[in-house]
Amino acid sequence: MYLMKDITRDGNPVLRKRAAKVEFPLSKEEQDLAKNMMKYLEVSQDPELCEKYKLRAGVGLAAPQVGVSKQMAAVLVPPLEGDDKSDGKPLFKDVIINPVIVSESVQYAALTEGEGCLSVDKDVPGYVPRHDRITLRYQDVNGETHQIRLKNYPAIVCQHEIDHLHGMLFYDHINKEHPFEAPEDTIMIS
Ligand code: SB9
Ligand code: NI
Repeated sequence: MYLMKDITRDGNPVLRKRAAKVEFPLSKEEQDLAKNMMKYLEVSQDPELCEKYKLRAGVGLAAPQVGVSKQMAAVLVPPLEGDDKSDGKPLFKDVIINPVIVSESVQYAALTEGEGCLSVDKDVPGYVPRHDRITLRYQDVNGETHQIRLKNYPAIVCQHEIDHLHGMLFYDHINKEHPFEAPEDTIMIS
């Protein structure tokens, strides 16, 4: 399983490269990569295990963050706290491979708390404006193609992960002069 020492940090060129497309069937190494990335998210979201292994909790992890420049990312977005109808089912859970955003809303959304990144040790305050709704096409570990619509938090997380596959980091989107200014009628998500 991955630990914090395995996470590449800002300054490592792998985080600024465009990751390579993945071909199917996946190699054994790629299958293990997918499993281990998802495992990190699951363990990191369990408060006891997170503490035990000294992890930082995460809702996504992209392959370049473990030093592999391939278009693959694990996403595990837990249900919103207080959602009784969720039954504990994640809002989104999959390893997304060769993801493409095929369409996006004009409407922007941003998290009130800003974003963080396992590869960025410092806190970079500011709003990260993203598309509120996206249509995402990707392949899963079996090579099956999915085309799904996401909105709000899961859409934000997937855009953060896809950025990693294109060599972008969240703070690239923060307005340098006015970090807490977002485009007009940006939906604020807390
Ligand atoms: C927040 N966290 C993530 C994405 C968007 C918003 C709060 C994922 C953080 C983990 N990470 O660095 C994945 O790339
Ligand atoms: Ni990140």
